[in-house]
Amino acid sequence: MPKIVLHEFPGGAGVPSVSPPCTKVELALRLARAEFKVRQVRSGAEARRVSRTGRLPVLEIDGERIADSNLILDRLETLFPEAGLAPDDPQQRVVDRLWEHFATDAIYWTGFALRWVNPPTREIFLDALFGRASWLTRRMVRLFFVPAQRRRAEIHGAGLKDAGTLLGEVDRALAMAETGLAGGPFLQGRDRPARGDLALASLHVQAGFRGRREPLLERLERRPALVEHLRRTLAACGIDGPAWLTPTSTP
Ligand SMILES: N[C@@H](CCC(=O)N[C@@H](CS)C(=O)NCC(=O)O)C(=O)O
Repeated sequence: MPKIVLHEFPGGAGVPSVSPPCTKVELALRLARAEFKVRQVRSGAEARRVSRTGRLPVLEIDGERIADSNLILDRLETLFPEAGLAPDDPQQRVVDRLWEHFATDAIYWTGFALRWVNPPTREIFLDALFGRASWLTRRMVRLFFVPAQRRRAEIHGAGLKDAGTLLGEVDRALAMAETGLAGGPFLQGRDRPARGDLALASLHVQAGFRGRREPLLERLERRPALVEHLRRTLAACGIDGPAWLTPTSTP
């Protein structure tokens, strides 16, 4: 077996990583029952040391480092063909990949802008992520990191949208996912998760990050099919998930 190390940002309280792409890769590794080690990366500077792109996740396979969650999953598909990361049917494979890109490369930015740019939702997130950090760290985050993240969000367009537009995008994405799940427990009526399911779950699991109530959590709770999809996807990966997902805490 190859020696596999996942370099990712930490998560907490049942969420593998605060980063959806890192979470997606961890879910894929777990779904594939791969043996791997996690190396938690705690700063942007550290991420730049480990990643050619400066971004995480990075998956190290026998010393070779691959950045970008989509490319990593391509490799995992080859390494673990029996894991079913991609559907066998070619038509389903295409649709599955579109779901993955929709979650990882499009709606990701809506969530990013809600976390880093839109003031009310940004404050909830910053409190969850840095609430317990030192005064100096929190100051540095606000002075340097938040503006840098805002610039990134603006380059991608999401940072220029107002709260109503962003939340409207979230609502439409959730409605699409609900429609996509109408035929069965996983996307396209499948009975096991594939890459698209992992990508959606890696976003939805971020709701209520570290026990905070935020708009995504309220919206998911109104859509039991999506909560059930998240629960089943995480269960297939051997993860219980955050407390709000446990049957007793779900209305
Ligand atoms: N498209 C990339 C996105 C990777 C990405 O943007 N990662 C963020 C975390 S979610 C990152 O590493 N940010 C580093 C930083 O902000 O310093 C993927 O799917 O892997």
